[in-house]
Amino acid sequence: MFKKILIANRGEIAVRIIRTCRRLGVGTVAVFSEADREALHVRMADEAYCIGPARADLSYLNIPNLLSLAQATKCEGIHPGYGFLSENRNFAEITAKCGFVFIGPPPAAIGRMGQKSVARDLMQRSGVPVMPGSTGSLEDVTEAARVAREVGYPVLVKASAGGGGKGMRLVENESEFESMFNMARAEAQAAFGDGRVYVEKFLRQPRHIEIQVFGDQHGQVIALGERECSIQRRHQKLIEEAPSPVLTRELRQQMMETAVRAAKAIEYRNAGTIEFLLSQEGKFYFMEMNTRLQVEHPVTEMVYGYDLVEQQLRIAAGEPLSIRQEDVVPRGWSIECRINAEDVQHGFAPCPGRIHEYLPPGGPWVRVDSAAYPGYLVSPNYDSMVAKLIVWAPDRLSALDRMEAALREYVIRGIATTIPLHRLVMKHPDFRSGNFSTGFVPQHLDALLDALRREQPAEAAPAEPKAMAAGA
Ligand code: MV4
Repeated sequence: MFKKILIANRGEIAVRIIRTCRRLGVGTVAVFSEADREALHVRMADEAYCIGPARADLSYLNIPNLLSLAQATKCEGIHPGYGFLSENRNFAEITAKCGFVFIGPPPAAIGRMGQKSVARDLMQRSGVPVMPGSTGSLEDVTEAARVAREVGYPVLVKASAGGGGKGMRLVENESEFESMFNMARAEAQAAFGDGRVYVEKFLRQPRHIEIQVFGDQHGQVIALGERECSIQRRHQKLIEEAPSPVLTRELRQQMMETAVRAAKAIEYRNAGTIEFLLSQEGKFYFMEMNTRLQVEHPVTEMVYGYDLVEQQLRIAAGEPLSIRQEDVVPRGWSIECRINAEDVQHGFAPCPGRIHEYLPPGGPWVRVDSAAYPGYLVSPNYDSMVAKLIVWAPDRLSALDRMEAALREYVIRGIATTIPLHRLVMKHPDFRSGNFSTGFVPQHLDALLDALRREQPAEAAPAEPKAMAAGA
């Protein structure tokens, strides 16, 4: 096992990684920007160093600073967390060239899966079902229109360098194709400096179900079940759960076998997630592969009983996987709510600020992964997620009730959060029934916001603590 690693991240995921390192006796080096001097990961790590100003491109994304620090502090490995440099092929490569272990997949795997059209072709060739569509990326609009007509409208034009919904265009019929194709290309070029796009048949109201995989350095690959991630808004997940309420044991088995086959075909190593679209008819299709530890990994930990960060460290240190596929059995139900510093009534606008009062929930099977504390300042420079609330229960409805109670107990004052919205979703009949799709949030958001307004009339601006009047 590693003696010491550098954690190239901040917030709850840096804290999460430090916790496992501490338990395993792995030393930790935290990095922080000038905006994060007071951050929890800085306090919790064995050592912490400032690597630059608040702007992420000058600090958390500053590769020379990170590598110099890893060297100066004698670290053996670098854990990238999620976001930031976690899916940067160049960073993984240069980390290894400098003599450190990148605690993640091989650079080539990051590169291939980062090109969505390449990933799609590779998966198709490995026998993984993909939505009907193009092979490779498309240059010529006439050729692209031919593919679209062949697979049948509606189609999606997707940016090859994209992912997570960026640079995507829905085309309902042939008359719109040329302009939509050109818009998608221009948007992809502007956003990623890469205008390549591909075409897929559009699947209406799918569910987003992803399979967690791990590959070790000895060629073993296992799957740790699925996560249901259909509750999203504008490609941002709000709620995740494991297992999925719709998967039968047979379908789970099939999706896991498919994911393992896919990961083996690309010689995948370490933690990865294969995202599938599941149709109303129960057919699944490869969508994308995420080559990192994901935000929602705790629901898998709760249901399967493994510490995924520990698995990442052991694999990166060269140990063979100790989990055997036949021992992988889901137990009970887990749900995660992402608590964001956002004003849902104003289009989920980020609302950074100071948390004046902070009382996290507790009790059996309630877990809070967060870097927040009383007096913590949510910075406008980074992601608005302030906490993940995760619960476990023996069955789904008990888990929803436990989550609702924990959300009610959770006090965060000084900033607006998504807690009240999550409480309403936990009580929503369509969510409780388990019969929902990626259309859930778009379909129900207006009604949910109306209900929120009735519940807390114009409590929108949380009061600053008033200075006491002289003599009072
Ligand atoms: C799709 C799709 C329907 N058909 N591809 C959204 C983000 C990116 N990862 C791919 N996405 C989609 N791809 C085909 N062929 C629908 C979506 C999609 C979606 C997927 C998962 C979760 C939420 C979503 C919301 C809108 C669209």
